[in-house]
Order: sequence, then structure tokens, then C-alpha cells
Amino acid sequence: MSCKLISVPFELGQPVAGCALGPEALKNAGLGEALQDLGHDVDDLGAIPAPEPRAVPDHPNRLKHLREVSAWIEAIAAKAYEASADGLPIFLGGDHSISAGSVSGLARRAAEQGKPFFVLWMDAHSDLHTLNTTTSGNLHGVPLAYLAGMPGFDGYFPPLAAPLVQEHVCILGLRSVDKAEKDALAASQFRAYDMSDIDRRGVAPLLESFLQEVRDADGLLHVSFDIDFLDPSLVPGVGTPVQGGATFREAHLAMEMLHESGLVTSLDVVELNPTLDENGRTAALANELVSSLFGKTITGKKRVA
Ligand code: EXY
Ligand code: MN
Ligand code: MN
Ligand code: MN
Repeated sequence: MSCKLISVPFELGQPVAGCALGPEALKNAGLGEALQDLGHDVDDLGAIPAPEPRAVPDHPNRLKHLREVSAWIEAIAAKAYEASADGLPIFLGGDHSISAGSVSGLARRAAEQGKPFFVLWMDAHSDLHTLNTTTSGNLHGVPLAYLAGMPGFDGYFPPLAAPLVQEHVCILGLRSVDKAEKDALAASQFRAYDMSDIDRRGVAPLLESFLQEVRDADGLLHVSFDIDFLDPSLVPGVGTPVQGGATFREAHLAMEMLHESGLVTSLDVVELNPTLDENGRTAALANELVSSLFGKTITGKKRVA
């Protein structure tokens, strides 16, 4: 597989300084070498240069860094579209607002190719606030609402070439959903599994049924991996930790199943904040999970879905 590493050192979608150091921390922890050891070609495309803020109007809600976030979404989307002409783009964040850019650029490419585009959103949070409903004003809490074409982004975020089909989105790992997001989820066609679903049924059947849908549709699959999907005891280096997250094995099983499916065509790894990490163990675990997604197995046993 030809993997393209794209660093997105952006953190203004959230309030904790340090998240912009995430891409270098993942690479310094050996991400590229780990992928090469698994037999993949790795092309490090470097960091997306910081764009000038977009001249969008003031918003009535108290939004933080709207113009910077909007500009970065536009720049990342252009890069994602360009990079997805071939190979497998891997976006290294940076906070989850970057996925508003990566996923929109990838969705545009998929639409041009006439391919159904699916997204697995691994996250403690649903990221389904709109610019009108967010109460924190932290724009890492809105990317999925924007990508799904929910109202209120026009004129503030770049126009979407191809809004996501809600039935083609699976949110996995939820345990922090605000009131407005609960309402949005209830009114949506997203497939959404919270930690209680995972406790009761396990990761495997939940993920397998979604993967079968991707397979049946001959679709492309983007994985948006927010590291706060895992339990905070495993990943201290995240800015919005939520108790009761996925275990080491649940996260590995998900990544192993994704590899076996052969369906993954792009990836985000977001929300690592090295300044909150403990001896680099969050970066190391993130790399370990990405390695599982790219074929690292416990015994080398081949399991093809
Ligand atoms: N829902 C909360 C807010 O809107 O501020 C928390 C958002 C956290 C988003 C992180 C990236 O997953
Ligand atoms: Mn998120
Ligand atoms: Mn999150
Ligand atoms: Mn469909």
C-alpha cells in the first residue's frame, strides 16, 4: 500500500495548547517506520502550510477562531482532494476540526469517481454541534455536522462538494453527547453506537455489520480516529478525555477487523496532545493501533473477512 502522511499542525478548534505538536509526535514515535516495516511505501508529504484566515462574517454565536478554522478546512480539503488521486492518505492532527477538511476533500474525490463514500467516526464525542448549537464555541465539536450538510454552516465554512450520506456514517465509542447533539442524532440516519452498545454486544458485530454495508456498496471507507475513543487511562495525551472509553483490546480488534476488510482508503488520526502525554505512551498506542489497521497481527495468522 502507498501511504501518504499529511501533517496538519492545527489546534485552534479546541482550547488546550499543544495539539498542533501531534503530527511530529506521531512521526517521532516511529509511525512512518512502523508502516514501512509492514511492507508499505510511505511518502511523507510534510505539513500543510498555515493559510490566511478566511474573511467570513462575524457569527452571532460565540465561536472561537472561526476564520482560522474555516481557512484550514479549505486548505486541508484541497490537499485531501489532490492526495486522494492515488494511494492512501493519512492525516495527522491536530484537533478533530481538521477532519472537516480531510473528509470533505475525500468525499469530493469519491463523488467524482462515482464511488459511495463511507465514514467510520471513532470518538467519545459525536461532533454533531452546528455553529448555532455549540455552547463551548470549540469548533472541533462540529465537523461531523458540517460534513453531513446540517444547517448553519453556509457562508462561514467552505461549501461542501459532496455532503456525506448519513446512512454511510458509523459513529463508534460515544459517551459524551450534548443535548443538541442528542436531538441531532435522534433526527438523523447515522448509525451510532455508544459505549453501552459496545458493552452489551461487543465491537465485532457492530463493526462487521457496517463493514458488510460498505462491502455491499463497493464503497470507499474513511476512518476518522479520534484518540479519545480510548479510555483516558490508556491515552492521557488528549484534550477532552471522557471516562469509560474503549479498552486496549476493543480498539485493537476494531483496527484488526478494518485491516482484514481491505476496505479502508483513508485515515485521520486526531486529538493527540503530546504536552498532556505521559512518556509518549499515547503517541505509542496510537501508532500501535494504526499499525494494526495496516496489517500488524499478533501471530501473523491471516484472517480475511
Ligand atoms: N461537545 C463538546 C463541545 O462541543 O465542546 C465537546 C467536543 C469535543 C470534540 C472532540 C473532538 O472530539
Ligand atoms: Mn472528535
Ligand atoms: Mn473526541
Ligand atoms: Mn447506501
